Amino acid sequence: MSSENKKTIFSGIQPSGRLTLGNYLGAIKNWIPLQDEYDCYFCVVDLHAITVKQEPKELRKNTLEVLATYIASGIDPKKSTLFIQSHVPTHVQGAWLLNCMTYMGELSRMTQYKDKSQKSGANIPAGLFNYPVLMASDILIYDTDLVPVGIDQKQHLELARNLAERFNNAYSPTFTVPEPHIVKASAKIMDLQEPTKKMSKSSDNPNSYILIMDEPNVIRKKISRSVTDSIGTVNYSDDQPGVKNLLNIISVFENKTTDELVDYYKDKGYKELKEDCANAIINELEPIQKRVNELLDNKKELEEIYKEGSAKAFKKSIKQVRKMHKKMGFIPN
Ligand code: ATP
Ligand code: LTN
Repeated sequence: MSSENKKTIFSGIQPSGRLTLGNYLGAIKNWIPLQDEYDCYFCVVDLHAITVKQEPKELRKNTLEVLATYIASGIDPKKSTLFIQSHVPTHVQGAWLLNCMTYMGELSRMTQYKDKSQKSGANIPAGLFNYPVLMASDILIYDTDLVPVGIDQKQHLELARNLAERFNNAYSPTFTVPEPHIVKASAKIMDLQEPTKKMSKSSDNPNSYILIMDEPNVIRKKISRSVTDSIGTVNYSDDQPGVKNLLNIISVFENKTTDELVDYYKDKGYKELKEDCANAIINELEPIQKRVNELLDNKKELEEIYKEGSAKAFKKSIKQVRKMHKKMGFIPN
């Protein structure tokens, strides 16, 4: 099928740190099988990352590492469009137009904003408040059908859907109303130290997350120290969030149901569960790490990929931005 007849997918990850197992399982891994059926746009959303303070040197490094991780994990630049958000100006253009149609009330209800603004002290950047509008622009300017993300992004996606409908009603049908694509088992990988919180790359405690680039011995150590409980038997239950998280991770990597796993671990202890979990993670991540390092050692290949990607992304998204401008009453140039 040519890309014109395929439905469109858009997703992105912020280079606000190094990627975690949560980003891999909740996002990237689910993107791989979608590439044949859909016209996919996978973006490194660097403009979103600066809604919290970034060190320029780290931002540069993380941006390329995120892109390299997409490719090393199996996103094929021949099938999908891979690019860096700041290279494609239509994202910001669309965001301004949508900002003027978004209500303060709906942005102030966003849980991510509430969480992150608490950490900003007295001076909360306006960008943090407007973050979901830029995300809506990312999605709508490609006339996206489907957005594969983890469950934490559902509320932001709801805003994108509302804005699509609001624009369509205010002017005339312009946008497809995008649907979320959330894979249940991996939708929320939990913090290893506080398993009722989501694993996050911006956590202050490195023992709370596994990085995609963590060395095998580090992965073993972090999993073996992960918080469980004093019950002592392996069950898939909200009363045992640490154990439940480990079971979810093994289940996705080994393609087994959590029921099958609970049965298998019935007479076994947490030590074995943790060892198996660490091995499952290492088996999958080791080849990815090797490829990420190769790509980062020779930046030429990455450069070709993101340049070609941003040209394709611009070509597609400018069409939708022009439509928006025209319908809103701007004079074409
Ligand atoms: P930050 O810590 O900087 O807020 P993050 O680690 O939450 O970032 P994002 O860049 O906001 O990561 O998210 C990228 C993608 O990874 C999104 O689709 C998000 O839903 C998914 N994701 C992030 N953390 C997890 C997690 N713990 N479990 C499942 N999916 C996750
Ligand atoms: N807010 C998202 C990252 C993101 C995104 C997007 C995801 C920015 N723009 C568009 C999907 C589609 C997050 O995961 N924190």
